[in-house]
Amino acid sequence: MMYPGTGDTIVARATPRGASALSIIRLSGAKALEIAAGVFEGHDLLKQSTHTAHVGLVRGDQGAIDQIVATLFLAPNSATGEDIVEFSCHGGDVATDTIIELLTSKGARHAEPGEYTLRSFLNGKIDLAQAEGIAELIHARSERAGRISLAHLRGRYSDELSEIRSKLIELVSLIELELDFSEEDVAFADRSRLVALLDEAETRIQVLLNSYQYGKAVSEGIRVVIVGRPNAGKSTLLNAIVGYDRVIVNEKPGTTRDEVESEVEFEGVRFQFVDTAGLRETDDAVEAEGVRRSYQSLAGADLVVELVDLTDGDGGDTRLAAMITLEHPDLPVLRIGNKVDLIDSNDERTDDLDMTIAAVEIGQDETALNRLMKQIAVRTVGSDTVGEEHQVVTSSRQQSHLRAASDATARAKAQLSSGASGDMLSSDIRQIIEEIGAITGEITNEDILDQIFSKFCIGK
Ligand SMILES: Nc1nc2c(ncn2[C@@H]2O[C@H](COP(=O)(O)OP(=O)(O)OP(=O)(O)O)[C@@H](O)[C@H]2O)c(=O)[nH]1
Ligand SMILES: [Mg+2]
Repeated sequence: MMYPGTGDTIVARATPRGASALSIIRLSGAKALEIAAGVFEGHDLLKQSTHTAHVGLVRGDQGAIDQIVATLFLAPNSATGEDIVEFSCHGGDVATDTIIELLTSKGARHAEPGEYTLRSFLNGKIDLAQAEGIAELIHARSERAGRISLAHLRGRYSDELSEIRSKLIELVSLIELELDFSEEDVAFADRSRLVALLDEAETRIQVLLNSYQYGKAVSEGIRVVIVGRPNAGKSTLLNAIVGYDRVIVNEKPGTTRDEVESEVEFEGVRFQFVDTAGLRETDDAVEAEGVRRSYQSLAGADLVVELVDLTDGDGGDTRLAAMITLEHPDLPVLRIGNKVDLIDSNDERTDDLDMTIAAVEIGQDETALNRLMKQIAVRTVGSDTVGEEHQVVTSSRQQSHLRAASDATARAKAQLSSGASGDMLSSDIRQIIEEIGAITGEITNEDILDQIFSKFCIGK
């Protein structure tokens, strides 16, 4: 285990470094109160009750360091389940660092990343999925990702999974009981109820599995690569989407050579837009390198926007789209005709396109921009009806356990319909139970814990 002594009293700042009005230091462990009381002047912290706050001075060996507020959360009524003392001191790193050093000299140890959360888990304050929720929340960079993590934190889908799991445990014990009475040929476990329960498990597991793609998009952001022939208006479009002149636009074809990335948030989801060099055969070495990178950037894309210049003689040329499909068969492509302002509205070339726009106008036209972003969101995030109230799986660890649970469910159903022996059936059901347990932490091993808690930052 990477965490030294869970019996130690640990200390860390709970707020980020840098300038701020206040900064919070958190001590947790059996000696938290004693260590805090030893440096605190004004009240005897050893005599105060839980959930109380006290103003006083922190005094080091060289004299008073800062006036602070000490807040007590005594075991078991604290976030970690241990005694916690929080010092709210004046912001800035000097006072904070000095106080932390003082506390470590009095017997506390610097906390490892995620160690507070680990203790919460070990003391039964939260389950594993909730712990992962906290890790995600720390890393959540968009508003919606934050809300989904909050849902984890409140244990939404842990509850749902635990419920399935306990019903399965009940049934598997009945089946195993039957095995004990095998000579008598009795059936304690109602087979039709078992079928219904497996169906239910399958449905719920499937819903969670389906949410993974969405959850991943929301937590990691979505990469949209804009490609097209030179002068199609790619850079103009990127500027319009991000709302300022990020990239140089020019009527000369071959303007963009480097890949340019820019981020925007739409309905709580982060999108990274990538502008690329126009795709064409070229003798210019720099431009050729740009073209090579354009092709390369397709590999990491979640969606390709292929921009077609409608004023081009062969604006409807489908060769580029065909090439992308050939190289990246699973990559969704949105074909957008640009410069619609310059062409006749019933122009036939718009037929095989998903939509048409005027990139020059989109920057000023919020409705048009929203219509475009909506299309992009539907093609990547999926239906926009997936709200944060839904259960969303965001960790690949959970996804792999869900997959295994789903496979075991399918096997159990096959066993049931073929009338296979009870012990085969029970071993499949046991596996479902185990996989679900691995998600919520009802069954764990140290590797899982290390993996999860190592994603935290110090102070959590
Ligand atoms: N009328 C009109 N002109 C546009 C529109 N979009 C872009 N343009 C013009 O088309 C020219 C090329 O635009 P860019 O955005 O530089 O095109 P690009 O695809 O980035 O070109 P490269 O970087 O060379 O591959 C510029 O003169 C733009 O002002 C549009 O919707 N309507
Ligand atoms: Mg460009």
